[in-house]
Amino acid sequence: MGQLSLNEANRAASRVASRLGISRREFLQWCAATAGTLGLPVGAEAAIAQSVAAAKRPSVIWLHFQECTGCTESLLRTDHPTLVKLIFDVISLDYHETLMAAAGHQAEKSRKDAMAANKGKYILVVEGAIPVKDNGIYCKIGGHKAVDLVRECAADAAAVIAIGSCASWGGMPSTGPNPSGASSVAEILGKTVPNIPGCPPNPYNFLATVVHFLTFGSLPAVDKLGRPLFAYGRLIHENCERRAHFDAGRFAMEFGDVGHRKGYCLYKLGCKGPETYANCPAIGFGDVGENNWPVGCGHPCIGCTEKGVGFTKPIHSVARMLNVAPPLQYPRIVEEQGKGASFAAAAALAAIAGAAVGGGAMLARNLGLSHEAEQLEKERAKPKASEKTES
Ligand code: FSX
Ligand code: SF4
Ligand code: F3S
Repeated sequence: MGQLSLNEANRAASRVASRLGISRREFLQWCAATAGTLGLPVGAEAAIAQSVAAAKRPSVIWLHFQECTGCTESLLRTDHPTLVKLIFDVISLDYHETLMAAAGHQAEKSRKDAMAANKGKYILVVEGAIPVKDNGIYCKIGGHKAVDLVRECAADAAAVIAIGSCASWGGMPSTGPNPSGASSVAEILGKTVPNIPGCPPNPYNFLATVVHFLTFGSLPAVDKLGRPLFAYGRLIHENCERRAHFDAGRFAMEFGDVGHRKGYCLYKLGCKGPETYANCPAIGFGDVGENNWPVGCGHPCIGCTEKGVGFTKPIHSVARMLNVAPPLQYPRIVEEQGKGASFAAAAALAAIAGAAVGGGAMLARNLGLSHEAEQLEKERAKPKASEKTES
């Protein structure tokens, strides 16, 4: 899309704002936020305003399969009414089993009608995994197997988007032993589709993907797992507000302990932020302000956007460090919070490690914490007298 003049952008913004019953400022703020989420340069908000103002909204056909409907709920349950209004202004949701009034044959007809009226132009959104075991009989809608519905609806779609972890790689329904053969949209179609994983995913990531398609006529760049890079390009651990505590060796060791109450790092409680790619810390959930994301609320990230982590690894097992490791001068991570070490120990260790004085002091402090924590863990691991049994 070419460069728009300020006047054109302003006129487009005024048109949408009056349509939605919000102020022009609110609308422009949303355009700027979406441009920011997409990592677009300054000025792109004008192009976004223009595309959203365009009269014809793309028809969206939204299918539900093996899932909990959390993706849809997260899209609708924002506290900020503007987002919901915008969703329905940006897209024309022509078929959605949870939201449509029609039922039975009427519902089936509305899907067929929407597909015929928008052949080659509609966006197909798939929520939920698709079972393939026993010829796909474990999920049927209107008498059709999920696997057939995906193929039928994808055939004439301009774009297919898999929303949620279930549609992206199988998610929760595919957890071992995966009794129904729950599979992803990409596996069924045999081609890469943009995946917006998360259980549930962040609605902004979905909306920004659609807006990118409307504004530039193409879907955003994706990583090797099909996830848009603007949203899944960085590890959670790289953006986490508790990262300073991780680096300083301050960890919550148990839910409700002093470290937990002080907002220390949740690594020891199983936080998978170090091996999970997503923008949760940057954009939060539910439009209710800062820190509204799992770690912000005091629970370790379970890696819900990451195949092989979420719904696969035990929630409280310690994460694998990917490309972000504790700096070399720090000890391994078994620290107990709230303990200190002597300056003499710091100096000695700094000399041995050949580290800078600051790093050495930190190393020593953390080592002190580390040794005490190890001792505590050993004590905890010993069976209590009352638990010992006669062999
Ligand atoms: Fe639920 Fe969606 Fe999880 Fe799956 O989100 S929130 S089980 S990703 O498909 O409804
Ligand atoms: Fe944040 Fe988790 Fe990393 Fe700790 S381990 S800094 S809580 S992402
Ligand atoms: Fe999921 Fe972790 Fe974000 S659990 S919502 S990827 S913080």
